[in-house]
Parts: sequence; structure tokens; C-alpha cells
Amino acid sequence: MTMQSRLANTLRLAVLPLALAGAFGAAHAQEADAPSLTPDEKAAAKKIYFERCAGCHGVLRKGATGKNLEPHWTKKAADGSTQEGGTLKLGQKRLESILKNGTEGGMVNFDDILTPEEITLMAKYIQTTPDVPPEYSFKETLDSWKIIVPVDQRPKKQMNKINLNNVFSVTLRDTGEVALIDGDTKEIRSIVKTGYAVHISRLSASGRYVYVIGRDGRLSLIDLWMEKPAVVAEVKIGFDARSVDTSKFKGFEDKYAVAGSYWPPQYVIMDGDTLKPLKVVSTRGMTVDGEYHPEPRVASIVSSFIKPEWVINIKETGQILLVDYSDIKNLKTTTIESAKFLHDGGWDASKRYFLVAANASNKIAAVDTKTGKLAALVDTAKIPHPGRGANFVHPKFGPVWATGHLGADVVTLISTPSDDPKFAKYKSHNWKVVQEMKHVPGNLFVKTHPKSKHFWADAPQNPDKELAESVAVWNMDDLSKPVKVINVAKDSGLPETKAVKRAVHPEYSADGTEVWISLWGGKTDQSAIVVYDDKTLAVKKVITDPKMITPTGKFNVYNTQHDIY
Ligand code: DHE
Repeated sequence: MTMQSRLANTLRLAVLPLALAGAFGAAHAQEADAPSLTPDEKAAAKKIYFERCAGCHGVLRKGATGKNLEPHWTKKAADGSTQEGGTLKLGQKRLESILKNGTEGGMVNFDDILTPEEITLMAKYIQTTPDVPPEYSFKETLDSWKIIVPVDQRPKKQMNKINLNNVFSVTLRDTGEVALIDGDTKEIRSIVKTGYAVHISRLSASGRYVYVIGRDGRLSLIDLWMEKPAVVAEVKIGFDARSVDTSKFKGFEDKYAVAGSYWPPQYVIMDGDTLKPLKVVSTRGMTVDGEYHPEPRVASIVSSFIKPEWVINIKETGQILLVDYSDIKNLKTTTIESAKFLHDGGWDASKRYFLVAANASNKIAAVDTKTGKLAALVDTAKIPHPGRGANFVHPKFGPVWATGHLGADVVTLISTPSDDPKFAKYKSHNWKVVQEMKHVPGNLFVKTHPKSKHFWADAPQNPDKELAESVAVWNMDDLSKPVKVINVAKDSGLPETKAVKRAVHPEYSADGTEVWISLWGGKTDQSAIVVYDDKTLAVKKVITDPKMITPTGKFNVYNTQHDIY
């Protein structure tokens, strides 16, 4: 496709009656000297902004993982200068260069994602005043709710012969689908239509249902017991979303589901097996610095095993909410101050502490779900990005939880507490960074497995193509350096392409013997998942199929259901 036709395509797509396009339609008065855009250009830019930029910079462009992009500093001063009252102004040229080449602060280059025309357009767009999207009420959530197969018409037992424990739910990012891949045979069992650019899949406590949340706020419930697993219920919980979980505490297993929305900033509590909305709760409020924030987005959510509570991490405010779901009519919430901006995280090995990245503060916040208090705020290297992190017993420091970093060339190991008397001698290390393993910047995900002696880390956001296409593997008996750096793109045997084939998101098979890594390239390029033997680090299988386009996150049913990482 030529660059012109790509832009034309984008323009055509932008005028589609997307709920989102409508959502972002309420125009505000434009500042006099902002670059002018035709209505079609503006619609195209809005669509690109939502799909590529809003996640990091926010719809109001106030900044979070990415910088503030409000006109007061994106737009040059009226006299064309790049300084005004001591504030640096960016202007068209500088913005185009940032979009094209990325920044050292962690923003990737967009020249292999956007055309030059789209880059010019986006540089203009972000000098205009952001529109404030509309709200999304309980009624609209309820109106969007669809039961495709009612509970009483669903199978009473598993109707297929798939080893469900070892199914991988794989995000096909650019097609708005997930592929359900049989981990034993490596065959695609079903490709399911879902929301746009699905973010994560999470499992019901029972292991039967997969909850899949799209960036467009569409939540889909997939029943793995059907002969061919398919969506049985759906609801749109907002315009922009990233997280979902169910109630997992004893006696409440899968009674409720909860999904977090980026816009509007709120979370929705639903029936677990039908997704019928029950309650919408706003997350607007004060930051840990005592300032009101209009867009405090819901980042990661997990369900506690110790109490009937969800841990809901609010990005912009830096507040961690413990939401007690035992009485949702009289909802009780504990608000724990931590740091900004909260993003992703995972459990320690005991599943008592949840560790979440406060990425702009270069900290990991640890919540004690037993006492309902902050256990620690641990200083780390720049921009921690754990995914769910990884737990193992360090030969020198005992139980540790690991996070990688987008902005630093290390993997950080933090000592975590344990009630096991054999680990008592490590107590003095708890909540300290005990080791930084040398890696490269641009890491997104780390992974290990209780049955493995290996530790895997990717680097898909690294500006160097070779590094972005590779993963590093350590032997956990000696963590001084990676035992091997594996070029996954080369191992796949896929043809060379202009787009980088980012090696992303290592995920173990249920028995811990294989590691699956996605190759995330261009939408029109051939994609693959490369399966490695965890013991020998040799390629076991390259899964590739014309229908499997842009695979990113992969969620093994058993490991996700039991939070094994
Ligand atoms: Fe993610 C987890 C937000 C970009 C793949 N991502 C998360 C979580 C959040 C989040 C809040 C935690 C969810 C939870 O545990 O409840 N991600 C964001 C963004 O805001 C951001 C930076 C920009 C955006 O527009 O979305 C972003 N994420 C990406 C990607 O570009 C990735 C690499 C590819 C993709 O498919 O979009 C990506 N994010 C993932 C994956 C997880 C994730 C695979 C789950 C990791 C896990 O193992 O649980």
C-alpha cells in the first residue's frame, strides 16, 4: 500500500460511524494560531491519536507515561519563537522529528507505523486544543450489553477435547481478535472477534471463561467449554479500556467481573457469567500531591485471594483502591496513597503483596492485601514496566520479584517477604533492590516459571532493530549475565520486512517446559509465535498462519488462572 493510499484509508476509516469517533466529536474553540485542519483531517488525526497516542498521553493530553501534549507547549509562541516565559515550545518541525524518530525518554519511532503525511498531520493535530470526550453512563453501559448465549443454554460440561489448561489466548492486535491456540498441538482452535486491539485476557477462577478487554472498551466473555469456544456475552464498559478481572475470593468465585476504563475514568462491576452491568464507579479525584485530576485512568486490576477485594490501580492519581465487593450496594473502598503514574503489576510468590509500577516516579509500590496498607515504595531504575513481573528464589537473596524497565538497561530484583521459616534469614533484604541484572532498555515483559531454571526478558521498545527482535535468557543459578541472547525474528525464518518484528511477551506453557514469544510486525507482514524448549533454548515450533495477524500478548489458561509467573 502506498503512503497516500494509507492516509486515504485512514481518512476513510475515520468517517466510519465508530462510537469512538462520535465520542471524541464535541469540538472546542480552537486557538487562533493553532494549525488549521479540515474536518476530515481532524477526524483522521483523532482516530490515529486514539489508536496510537492516547494510551500514553491521555485523551486530555495531560500526560502520564508520555509527556503532556497540551498546546501551551506543543505550539510555538505567537511570534514563532520556541521559548515563552521560560517555557520551551515545540512547534511543527520539532514535533514531526519526535514522531518520526522517537525520544530517549522511551517514545518509539513512528516512521515505520505512520506515513510521512500522517506524521505531518499528527504534529499539527497535537498543537490544537484537545476535545473533551463525552461521559458514558450506567444506562449506556447497560444498553450496550448483549447476551449471545444465555447461561442456561451453555454447555453443562466441556464439549471439546482440547486440553483447556494449556490453551493460549493470543491478542491479534490489529485485527480486533483473539486466537485460541491449543498449546499441545499448536493448532489454532478458534479466532474470536473481540474489541479493537485487545489488551489483556484474564481467566475466571474456574478456568472455564476467558475475559477479553479491547482498547475500545468492549469486554467479551469467551466460553471454553463450547465445542468451538466462542463469545457468549459482551458489553462496552467505556470508550477506552485496558483491564479486567473477576471476583476470586472463596465463596465469591466469578460472581462478579470488574473492568477498568481509561475514558471515562471509571470502573464497572458486572455479573461474572453474563457481564450484566451492576454499578459504575468514577475514579476522578485528587492525586497523591493533592491536586484534582480530571482523567485518572484505571490501570491494572487484580482480585485478592485473602479478602473479597479488588486491587484497582489509578494511574494519574497514584492512589491504589482496595474495593470490597462483598456488598456492592454499600461499596467500601480503602484508598492507599502511593506514587504516580500507576501502570502494570503482579503478585509476589505468596500472593499477599501486589507490586505495581509507578512508572513516572521510578518506583514500585507494594500493597499488603492482608493489612490493607502500603507495604513499601521501592526506588528503582527509570520507568519500571513489569507486566505481571516474575517470582523466583534467588540463590543469594531468597524470594524475589522482578521487573524490567522501559527506560533503563537493567532488570530489577526486589526481595519479597515470606512466612516460610526457611526464608527467615532473608528478612533484612525485604523490599530492597537486591540486584540489577544487566539488560537493555526498551524491555516490556519478564517471565519465569516455578519449574524452570531460566528467566526471560524481551526488549521490543529498544530502538535497535536487532535488540527489539531478540530476547535475553538468564540461568537463575548465575544471574551475572544472560546465558543467551536469542534473535527470535531470525529463528522464525520469516522473510525480512521494513517493519521491525518486535519479539514480545514471553509466556510459559502450563507445564513450564515451553516459552512462547510473539513476533509483532506490520499488519500486512507475516506474523509468528516462536515456541522455544525452555531447557535447551532450541526452537520447537514456529506457529504462523495467514489469519494470525500481529500477535502480541499471550495468556496461558492455567498460568493466568493461577497467577503463575
Ligand atoms: Fe499494555 C498490560 C496499559 C501499550 C501489551 N497494559 C497492561 C496493563 C495496562 C496497560 C494498564 C495492565 C492490565 C492489568 O494487568 O490489569 N499498555 C497500556 C498503555 O496505556 C499503553 C502504554 C499504551 C496504549 O495505548 O495501550 C500500553 N501494551 C501496550 C502495547 O503496545 C503492547 C506491547 C501491545 C498491545 O497488544 O497493545 C501492550 N499490556 C500488554 C500486555 C499486557 C499489558 C501483553 C499484559 C501483560 C501480562 O502478562 O499480564
